[in-house]
Order: sequence, then C-alpha cells, then structure tokens
Amino acid sequence: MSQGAKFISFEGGEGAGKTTQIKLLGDYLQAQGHEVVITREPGGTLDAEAVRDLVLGGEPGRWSATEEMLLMYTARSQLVRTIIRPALERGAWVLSDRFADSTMVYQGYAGGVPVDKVRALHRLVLGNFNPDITFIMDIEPTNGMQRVHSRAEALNQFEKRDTKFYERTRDAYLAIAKAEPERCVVIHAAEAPEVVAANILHHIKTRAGGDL
Ligand code: T5A
Repeated sequence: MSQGAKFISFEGGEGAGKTTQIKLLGDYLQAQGHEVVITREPGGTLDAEAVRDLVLGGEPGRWSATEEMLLMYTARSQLVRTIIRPALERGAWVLSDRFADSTMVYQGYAGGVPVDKVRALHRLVLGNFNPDITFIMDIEPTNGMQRVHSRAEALNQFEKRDTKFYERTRDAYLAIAKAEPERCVVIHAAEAPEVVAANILHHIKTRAGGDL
C-alpha cells in the first residue's frame, strides 16, 4: 500500500452511515495525534462543490449517465490533484466520503455506461491511483432510505430513484468487493454506529500495521 494505507474511501448506498463513520474515525485518528483530511464526492473543493450542485440538483434525468460520469471525473481530478495527493504526501490520513467506485456503481453498473468505458476514463484521468482501503457499507436499500427519509433535509435527485436502482447499486458494490478483496472490506452497516466503528477500526489496525 503506497501511502501506508492512509487513503480510505467509504462507499455504499444512501443512508448506509458513511458520513457518521468518517466522523468517528476522523475523531479517533486526530485524538491519536494524526493529521486527518476529510473530503467528499462529488465535492471537496470549491469548484467540485459547484459540480456537486450541478449534478445532484435539478430534476432526475437532467444529465445522461455518461454526462454524469464526465462531471464526476472532472471534479475528482481536481480534488485528487489539489487536496488528496498533497495531503498524502504530507503524511496525512485522507478519509473520502465516496470515490471512484461510486461512478463505477451509479453511472456504470446501475446507470448503463459500459464498465470498460468507466475503467478507461479512470485510467486516463487518474492512472492507477485508488484508495488503499475501501469500506463498503452494506445495508438493505429500504433500511438506508428509511434513515435518509427520517432526516429533515430535502432529498436530492439521486435519493428519489426506485428501489430496483438501489438494489442494483448494492449488488454492484458487493461484486466490486468480491473482485478486489485486497482493497475492499464489506461492513455490515445495519449494526449500531459504535459496533460499526469498532469493526472498521479493527480492519484499519490490521491493514495499517505500525501506522496506528
Ligand atoms: N454519486 C456520487 C454518483 O452517482 N457518482 C459518483 O461518482 C459519486 C461520487 C451523493 C450521490 O451522488 C451519487 C451517489 C449519491 O446518490 P450524498 O448526498 O452525498 O449524494 O449521499 P450519500 O453519500 O448517500 O450520503 P447520505 O448522507 O445519504 O448517507 P450516509 O453518509 O451513508 O449516511 P449518514 O452517516 O449521513 O447517516 C444517515 C442517517 O442515518 C443515521 C444518521 O444519524 C443519519 O441520520 N445513522 C444511523 N442510524 C442507525 N444506525 C446506524 N449505524 C447509523 N449510522 C447513521
């Protein structure tokens, strides 16, 4: 693992608890004296947040899946170049709320863009740059959506899709985890937050070795 297992992405369906777990892990790492950079996708820079508004705002179907993919990678390229790579070079931990697997899953497997095209774009933009560890937060889509609905916030267009779409995203994440067991760890996200957090920390300690 090139950066000592310090680049960690959190993936999974809506309401799986990614943001909650990133906060808990970030607090833990900071308490241990580490620099932690938390970022999210789409977003994470001023310009990428503007892209986020463009993609997630408005009516469903505003962009084709290919257009979404291109926007996601434009934002991701700037985020990696200006925030993630410099942070890793300083020795910081980087916790990313979604990364490239989201494009593979939402625009590729579930959205209909051929997966070899998504892979080719990744290679063009980022080469073989990928997280050291990816936690795939697995939860029944109906359970995750219940959590999302119970929040006071308005739903974005990606949170208004039908159950079949979310089932496809779940299957796709599990297929990625199976294909890349060295990078991906499937986490049972329906457990209580502190149980999930302990599980995640266990995996990081195992993989990061002397870094923690
Ligand atoms: N997208 C993104 C693409 O299509 N392509 C791409 O390339 C990328 C990068 C992003 C959307 O963009 C799409 C995917 C998404 O549809 P978003 O608003 O960032 O949209 O949505 P999510 O990433 O799904 O974020 P959410 O906030 O909806 O879900 P989280 O972060 O997984 O969940 P979290 O932690 O906010 O928790 C949700 C609620 O559940 C509670 C929390 O308190 C909160 O109220 N909760 C728990 N309750 C019980 N038990 C637990 N263990 C809990 N953990 C959290």
